Amino acid sequence: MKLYYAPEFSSLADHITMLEAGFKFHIIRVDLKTKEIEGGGSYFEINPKGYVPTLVLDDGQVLTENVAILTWVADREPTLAPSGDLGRYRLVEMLSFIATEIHKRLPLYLSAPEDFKPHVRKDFLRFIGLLADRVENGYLFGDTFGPADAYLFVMARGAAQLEFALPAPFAGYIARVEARPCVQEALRREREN
Ligand SMILES: N[C@@H](CCC(=O)N[C@@H](CS)C(=O)NCC(=O)O)C(=O)O
Repeated sequence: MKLYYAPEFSSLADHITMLEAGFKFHIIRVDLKTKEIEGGGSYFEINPKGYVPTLVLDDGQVLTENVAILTWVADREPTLAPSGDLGRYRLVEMLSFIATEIHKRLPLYLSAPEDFKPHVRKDFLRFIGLLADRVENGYLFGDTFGPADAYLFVMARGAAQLEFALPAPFAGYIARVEARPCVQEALRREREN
């Protein structure tokens, strides 16, 4: 398997989750500005959308979109999904919320004119704030870390780097997730690759 990534962008969530699942895979760096792949070639030939992540399976099938890749991993490593009858749907519900209401606002914020940035930041903080109670003492679905945590971690960490005033529980949450061995390993691999 090959995961196309850009260092510390949203593909980090997939990288972390695949390590947590114990998968064996290669990571291939994409330059998001030039759309060139490490070692040569146009990334558009792998993923015409031009953004990361992309997962290429061993049989050559191509899977894109964080929600799809993270759900695919959880389906193969059920200990990563929330338990209960609705567990899989709770995961998709959370991943969709993070993708559409939280993640999407970060590139919007970065490209927005100065007078519009406060509006985008306010909406970002409102939506991520809805998850603050859930992450206060553990992870999104209790004591067990999962794909939605990997995704939320990358978004919260990105917002903290932009100096957004995140609700208090997020400082502990970011530190808690970042301390996990697989997260340290993913960060090391992305920095060194
Ligand atoms: N809908 C996609 C969005 C992914 C996305 O926004 N990726 C960003 C990095 S976090 C990217 O590759 N941006 C490069 C670009 O838009 O040119 C998903 O959720 O997987």
